[in-house]
Amino acid sequence: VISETLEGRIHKGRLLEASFGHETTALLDKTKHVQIVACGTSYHAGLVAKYWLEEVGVGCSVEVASEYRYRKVVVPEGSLLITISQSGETADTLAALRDSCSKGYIGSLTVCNVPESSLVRESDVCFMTRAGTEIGVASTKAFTTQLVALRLLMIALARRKGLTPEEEETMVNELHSLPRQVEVVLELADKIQIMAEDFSDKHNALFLGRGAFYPVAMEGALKLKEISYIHAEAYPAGELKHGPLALVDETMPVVCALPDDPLLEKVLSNLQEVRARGGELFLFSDHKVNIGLDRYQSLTLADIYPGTAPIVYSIPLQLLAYHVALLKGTDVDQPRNLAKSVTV
Ligand code: F1P
Repeated sequence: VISETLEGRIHKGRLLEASFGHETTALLDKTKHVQIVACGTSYHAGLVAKYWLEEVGVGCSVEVASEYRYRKVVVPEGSLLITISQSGETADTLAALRDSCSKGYIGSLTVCNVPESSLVRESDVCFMTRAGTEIGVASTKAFTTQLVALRLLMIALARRKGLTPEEEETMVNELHSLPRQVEVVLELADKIQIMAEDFSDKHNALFLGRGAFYPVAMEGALKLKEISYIHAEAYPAGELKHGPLALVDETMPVVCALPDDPLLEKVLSNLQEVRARGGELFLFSDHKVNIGLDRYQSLTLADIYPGTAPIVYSIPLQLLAYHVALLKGTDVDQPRNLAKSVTV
């Protein structure tokens, strides 16, 4: 079976669904609910998409494939199964897709980076991320391109919920300006390298986030774990007081992305709690944000749009992990114990 390949082409503030193909548009027309299944970094991309889809009124569940495949899931009517995978060969994700045939989905769509992979062959339709070959084991450009693909799918589903042309134009233009937004971040590379020096003697790190920036924090923590071997955990910032705060003292670096969004005040108050316990703060913030805390290190990003902010803020976190790993002398491309494709 060759899947139908859809492409997310945009032109003059519109998503061109003509490039999707009939099978895809028919599937999206029938979609009332989305179930995302993936592993590792791809799972984090799915979690970001959940926040995006819910914003436009599309229900979405996200689960790691290694758990999902063994559960007796109740599939809501009109559910589309979306698998996400860099390699397209991850055993648990593939098993989840194969089992889904008996579970009543309207169809399956994969967001994948490898055209000749099993997931692409076996899904009804596929959205190729075209990230090029991921050289390192730890997914980086696969993650950002997965997010772009998921954002485009969100726009297509939002259209079916009554997205106005003006709203669509805003979303599309945000995506269109991603290269420029990413350049803003890449200009910070030298400063991130200096920031990384404070991590090279650390054994633990905490990443905090709220809303779509919680999965961004999860991905930042995973990158640090994978390539620098520093134990890192991510928490929704509001959960801090329900346990993790006990870990915070002057030896605990706390990393947080601070976009200028409606949850900002809440996150700042969580960070205040960290400072009160002596935790060291490493922040990536929007230039409009008034941080107002006593001691922290911060790098500011300008002209980042809200819709694409989770994509853009992921990059300084990837760069931080990269520079910490370089300082620690680990192999950033081939971390110990990890495989590029987890096929068993
Ligand atoms: C999933 C994944 C990657 C991770 C590593 C092991 O792979 O967990 O996120 O970086 O390569 O596998 P995939 O399904 O996205 O190929």
